[in-house]
Amino acid sequence: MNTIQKWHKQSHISTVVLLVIVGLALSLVSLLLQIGIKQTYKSKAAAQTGPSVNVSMSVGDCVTTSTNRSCTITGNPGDVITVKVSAVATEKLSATNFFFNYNQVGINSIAYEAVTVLTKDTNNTPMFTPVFEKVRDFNEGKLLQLTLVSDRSTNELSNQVLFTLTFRLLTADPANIIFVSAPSSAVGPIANYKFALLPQNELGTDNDRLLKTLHIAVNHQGSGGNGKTVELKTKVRFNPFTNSVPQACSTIKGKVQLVSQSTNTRLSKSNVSFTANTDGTFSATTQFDNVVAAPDYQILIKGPHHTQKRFCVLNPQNGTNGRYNCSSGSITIGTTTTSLDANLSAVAVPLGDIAVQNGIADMRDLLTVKNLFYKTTSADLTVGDLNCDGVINGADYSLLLGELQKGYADEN
Ligand SMILES: [Ca+2]
Ligand SMILES: [Ca+2]
Repeated sequence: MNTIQKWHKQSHISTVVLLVIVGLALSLVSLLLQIGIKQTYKSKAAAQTGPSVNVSMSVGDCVTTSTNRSCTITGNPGDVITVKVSAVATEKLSATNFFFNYNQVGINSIAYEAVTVLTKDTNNTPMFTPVFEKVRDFNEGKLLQLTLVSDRSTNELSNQVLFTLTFRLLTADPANIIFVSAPSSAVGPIANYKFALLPQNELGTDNDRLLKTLHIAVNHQGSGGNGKTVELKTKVRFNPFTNSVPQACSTIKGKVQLVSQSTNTRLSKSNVSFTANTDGTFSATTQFDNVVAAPDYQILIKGPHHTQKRFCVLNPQNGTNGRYNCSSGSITIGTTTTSLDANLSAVAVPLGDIAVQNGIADMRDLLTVKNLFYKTTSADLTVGDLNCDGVINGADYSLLLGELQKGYADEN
């Protein structure tokens, strides 16, 4: 064996040894990785069985449950309602970041006012402080984000926080308040501790995006009060009717509101019957209870396919630009007023908001009409036949498109 052959042989042996070492190393790495992955799985599984928070909501003595989803309370516009929220954890809590959705049912029916922490120490000092409180528009309603933090040392922390949320009733419409568990969170003093949020009175299957929610329905009913009864007669023009209204639409359903900003009054009547007159206008008589005297009332009218229109006087006229818009009411209801006669028909209530109405006139309304083309059930015609000629087609679509281009939205 010459030097070169020897070298080749040694080199071959070295290669084999090297491969064995590399192979062993790879197996070791793979084993370590597997152990690592197993450990990851283990820690994930541990997190799933970790600490949890039971969250429940109530109004007065009423706590919603999976079968009792509604708390009926009595109140009038201007009244304050108090919703109690209880979060009880299996471990100590340092902070909670909770989300509440409200006004999904009645747009602008209630307004958030304040949070009050009820969990206190022996010195009667609240254990948690609100550090972030924000209301934003969400999902055609409002979203309240509320962050409560406890600055106590670990052994002084509490494993529960009770607090109240106060809301002011703005209208006589029903309202709902929902605890939105999905984005809500809670933390404790131990790092990486993830609390599972468990609503205690959650609804059953819900096909909207707000799974695991709590509902409190506030059905406020007139309960006497200081006000009196006022009969409001209105004559209204609903687009597109200009001179005569087909028989099928001789009665349509709309909404009438009486609003006074100075007295924080908002009286609302839905499902009001408007009856067609021979000149293409509609008339309705609406009775409002608990009306307080004020000099700044305004009337809001919304039709079945229409955006809401505000009227600040009893006999409004279009301006030279062909439009009528106003911001502050000047209709007086005095202490002796028992009826008002409003001829609003010089100004048309524009088309725009198709059922299910959400206060906004946009592409979704246009799509609703388009998707109903040539459908013939009376339910479909009620939604999509805007000119009431018995067919849903391009004529209805064009009418709506023409009004949408003017950029109307509900005037509130
Ligand atoms: Ca709409
Ligand atoms: Ca039609």
